[in-house]
Amino acid sequence: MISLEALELFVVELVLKHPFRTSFGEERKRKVLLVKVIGEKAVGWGECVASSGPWYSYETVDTAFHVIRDFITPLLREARLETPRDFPALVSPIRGHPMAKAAVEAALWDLYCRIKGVPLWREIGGVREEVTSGVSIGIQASVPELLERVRGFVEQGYPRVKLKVKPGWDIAVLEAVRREFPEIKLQVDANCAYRPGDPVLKEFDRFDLLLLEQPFHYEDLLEHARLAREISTRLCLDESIGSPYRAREALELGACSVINIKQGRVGGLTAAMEIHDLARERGIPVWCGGMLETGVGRALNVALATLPNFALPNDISATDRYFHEDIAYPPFLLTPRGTIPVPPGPGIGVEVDEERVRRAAAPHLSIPLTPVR
Ligand code: OSB
Ligand code: MG
Repeated sequence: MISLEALELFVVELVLKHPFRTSFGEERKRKVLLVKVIGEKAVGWGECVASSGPWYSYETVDTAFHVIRDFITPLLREARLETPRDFPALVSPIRGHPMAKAAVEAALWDLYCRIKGVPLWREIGGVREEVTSGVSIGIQASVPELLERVRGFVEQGYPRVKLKVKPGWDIAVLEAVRREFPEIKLQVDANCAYRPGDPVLKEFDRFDLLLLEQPFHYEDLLEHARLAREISTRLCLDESIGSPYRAREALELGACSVINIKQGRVGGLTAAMEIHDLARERGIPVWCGGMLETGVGRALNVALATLPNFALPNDISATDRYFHEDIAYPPFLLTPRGTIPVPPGPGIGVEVDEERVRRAAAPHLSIPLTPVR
């Protein structure tokens, strides 16, 4: 049984090296909620992928803080968990709030593996010791600026580039990027910015893209299924896949031929593994998305992406692509093979610089998990 003494919440703010612009807005800083679970013999860390505002999802740092403090910790205090795999059932009375749940589950996985003395990736059945990297490039002020950014990343050795697109920042941009970089592995992400029937969507077929990610509204599986039949580019869903239920539905409907898995979006690592397996049974490849995580969340993503059906390059870049200074060490570095190696240590394999967390932290909360008598 996992015995728990306390759960601590920290909110830190890290300045991004470059503002990250998507079709739904711009992030200059990453406000991050970190969860620390304290056991008898070890501690575990998890990162919540919620942002400061409800743009990518309805969850925010503050809603996750609230849900963890007021609803998850009371359940955890009374729980008897054999493994973190028991956690989704424990929190199932709480509807929604996948990112809040996932953050606590992540910390439990780290703690559990550290107590066992095993690396997380081995515990979950990973099959590789390095994962293929990729870089996600936000919308830029101009096409020349974008070309400069792409060139920089290609020179650093990133084997795949993902471009954020939206109506008006799409075809001309792709023509320019393909002219300059005819060979690079390229894919696009619309973050729900298009309307069904937009003739531009068929144009994406001209650019030899690995995939087109989430063109339509996150609730609209039917229009994605229709588009999937009309274009030759592989259609990938991100925001639409909020749980294994949605994944099964999307696969049955033919709404995608690839899935972007983010453990935070789907409610945790256990649910992410379930979606991985569902897709694998149907011959549908998956890859690991990113949420501009610190080293804590990145380490979990790296472990997840070692599973066998992660068959496409992941949005897992080196630490220096995001932040000047991270809160976890050692930093993730890009190899000459365009991969990110899995850190060898137990749990998620990185250590948190708690001094730095406390320096960067605004509120800090410690909640005892020993039963109240
Ligand atoms: O849609 O994949 C997305 C970042 C924040 C919110 C949504 C998305 C993203 C990214 C970043 O694309 C990927 C990364 O972490 O490198
Ligand atoms: Mg996306």
